[in-house]
Amino acid sequence: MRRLIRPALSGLLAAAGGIATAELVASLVRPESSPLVAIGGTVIDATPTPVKEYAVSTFGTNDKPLLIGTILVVLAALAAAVGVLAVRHRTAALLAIGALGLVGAAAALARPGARPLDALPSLLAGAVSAVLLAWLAPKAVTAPPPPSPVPAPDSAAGTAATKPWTPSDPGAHAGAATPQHPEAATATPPGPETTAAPGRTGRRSFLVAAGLVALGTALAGGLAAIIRRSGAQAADEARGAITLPAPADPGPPPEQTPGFYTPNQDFYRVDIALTVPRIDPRQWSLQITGMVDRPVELSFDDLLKQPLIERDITLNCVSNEVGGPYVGNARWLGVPLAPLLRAAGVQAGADQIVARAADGITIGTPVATVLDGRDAMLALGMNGQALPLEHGFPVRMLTPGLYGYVGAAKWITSLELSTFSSFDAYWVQRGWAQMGPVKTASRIDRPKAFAQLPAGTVTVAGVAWAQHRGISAVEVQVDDAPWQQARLLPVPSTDTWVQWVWDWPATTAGNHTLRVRAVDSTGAVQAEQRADPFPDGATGWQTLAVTVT
Ligand SMILES: Nc1nc2c(c(=O)[nH]1)N[C@H]1C(S)=C(S)[C@@H](COP(=O)(O)O)O[C@H]1N2
Ligand SMILES: [Mo]
Repeated sequence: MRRLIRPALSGLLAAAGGIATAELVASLVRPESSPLVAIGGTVIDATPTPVKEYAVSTFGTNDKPLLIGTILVVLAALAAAVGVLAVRHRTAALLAIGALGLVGAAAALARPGARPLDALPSLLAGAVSAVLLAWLAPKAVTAPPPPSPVPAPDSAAGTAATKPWTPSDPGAHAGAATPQHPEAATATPPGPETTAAPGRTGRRSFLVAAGLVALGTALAGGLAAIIRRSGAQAADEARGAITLPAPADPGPPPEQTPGFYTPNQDFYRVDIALTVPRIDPRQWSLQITGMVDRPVELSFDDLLKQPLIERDITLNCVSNEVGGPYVGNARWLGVPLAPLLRAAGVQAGADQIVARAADGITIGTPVATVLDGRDAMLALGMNGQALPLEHGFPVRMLTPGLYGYVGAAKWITSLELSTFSSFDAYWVQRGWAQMGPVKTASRIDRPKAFAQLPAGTVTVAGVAWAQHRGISAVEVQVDDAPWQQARLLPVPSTDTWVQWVWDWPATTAGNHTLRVRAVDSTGAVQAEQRADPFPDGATGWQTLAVTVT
């Protein structure tokens, strides 16, 4: 077993050196061309929906670092195995590494929007790893067993293992030669001191080589990180340089209640992008194509010149569990989408807008919904700033009343007028519903589950949403007592969540259950039946346990 440590280590180091090189080159080409990102993206796209659901619900926003970490662990295991393989089967090991490089290159080329150059980092990773392994592996071969006065029959087996390397490597050769040297073998008594000499030389040359590779890896990796950060900074600067025009149609005076707006840095983030797309707004344009009479192409400046609207809109994710965090409310600034579509001339029969985005996703939004008078927009601003990079800079779609996966494409590059019968968007291909109107939902934000509450008046509060229908009532139930009406705070429109408050006279000590449900403006009570988010959104009344002391 111990004899395998250095070969395994040489495999690991060779792979690390190759990957660091790839990251460095990818940071110069474009971040999406990194083999880790390309393979990660391929894994995300190929992961069956239930597994993805499980990952998102269990690991939340950590799912992406976790995915990259898992890929690294798998690669490390493969690399160690290849290092061990190299001891006896040098060619096979080098071919295996080359094959891994090709897998990365294929993944990078198969990503949506890939360019030929995207294969380069993976190919280099394979080539550099192979060269490093060819250099390290001979040095990694363990020194032969202690010389014995009588040549042991298994010493032949011991040298056999080193054989493929002896011609090319002096260190391994010296080690292999020693026991065959009759004088050395007979003149020196066997013991740790004497056997250490050749082993130590071999070990030293391995350690030096390993150290060099580790150092090079760290340098390349560090440099890649620095370049990447400066690239992100450049995108941030381009974003910072933008002055958003004042809205032609301003929103109502902002609501004053704390918590009504979700600050940008707290706004949930859900997307398939392993690296946040960095788009230079000056290079960006939006195509409106497909089933339209007059296809158009709009630059970022073209959009800034349009009359802008400012609206408070709540956005939520279809993957949100009952009581979950994937919902936020912001003040958005954007170009109304309906007039742009009318100007392009939507043809009869076109019922789906297929948005394409820089991360390769497609999002299908019903034409009828966008044209029915609601404030569907191409958003450029969020809470008084240009869109944050994570939330779709420079331009995203927003459709009040629809879950994000069918109405809120980030980093958009084109809108193609199409039909639902001819094209399934990304999540629909994975089994999610074609139509995603938001379901009425309510959430208790305080007290927290399992809170210990001193007896007296307890403020129970939270949010409820049914975007574009609006919330007409929120009710709270303690244990099996009758439902109580919560007080609703004012809202600017039906497109936002509603904050609600109810003062609970919590006089009876002991364990209690709190339950909430909302009623939308059509009079429909939020569905009680528990349902998972897949395929069209969770239902059920949130329930939590607290203790009055
Ligand atoms: N380009 C792109 N847009 C996207 C997604 C994505 O993966 N890629 N995810 C969608 C989903 S599922 C949701 S819920 C919202 C989330 O938007 P946010 O991250 O700004 O909160 O973006 C939508 N738009
Ligand atoms: Mo979502």
